Amino acid sequence: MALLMDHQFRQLPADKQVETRPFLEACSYLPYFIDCLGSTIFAPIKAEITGNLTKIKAVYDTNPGKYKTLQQILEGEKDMHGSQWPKVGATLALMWLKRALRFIQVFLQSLADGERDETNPNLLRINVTKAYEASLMHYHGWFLQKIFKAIMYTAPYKTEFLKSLSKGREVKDEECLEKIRKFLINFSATVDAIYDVYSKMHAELEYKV
Ligand code: 0SG
Repeated sequence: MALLMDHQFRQLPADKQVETRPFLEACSYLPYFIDCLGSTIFAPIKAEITGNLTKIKAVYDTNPGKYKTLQQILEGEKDMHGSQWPKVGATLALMWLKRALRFIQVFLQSLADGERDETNPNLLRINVTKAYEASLMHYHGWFLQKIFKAIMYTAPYKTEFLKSLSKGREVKDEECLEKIRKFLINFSATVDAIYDVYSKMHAELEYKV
């Protein structure tokens, strides 16, 4: 868990605005987190997240003053793209990225809460399935849902995953889970705030891929 704790998300201010630059900086470590799953089969997921981040950063870099917060990016693009919006630019990239972040949030929360399959306590399937149902399943057609099921069976054992999060150090599972709980405080608040912006601005799209 050293991996995520070294790159914590920022505490949100009272107005719950998410500042773009520190958000992108914290997210840039998420692809390394996916490496902790241990198999190259997860490479497309890593590429997907990296692609979303690159797109958001490209828009931010055009005018960092104007796009100081994620909400300002949505507002700016809404003005700029008219009827094409929200299926465009950084608004679209962040719409998908936030679903990946929600997946990670629910997955880690489920681990931290000790949810497990009592007959196979070292498997992550129950946690991964819960995360998928809460974040992405609704937006995936039957093909991607089948891919998800196949990928789920390649997930590492829980002990291996926790060790990998601790950069290979031998730490007790409970010690690692306590760090996950700490990481989740700012991370969950950030993900929830992004969902609120999409809801408030009617920027969420329901189509399936
Ligand atoms: C431990 C096991 C973990 C299993 C996790 C399984 C997750 C499901 C597996 C599915 C594999 C995902 C493959 C990619 C699917 C993509 O088609 C979709 C839609 O992608 C968007 O499509 C792009 O993200 C957009 O990119 S943009 O930056 O340019 O805007 C855009 O291209 C859009 C097309 O839009 S359209 O033109 O149609 O309007 N992506 C996803 O479903 C996101 C998958 C993220 C998975 C995150 C899992 C995190 C795992 C962490 C585990 C610790």
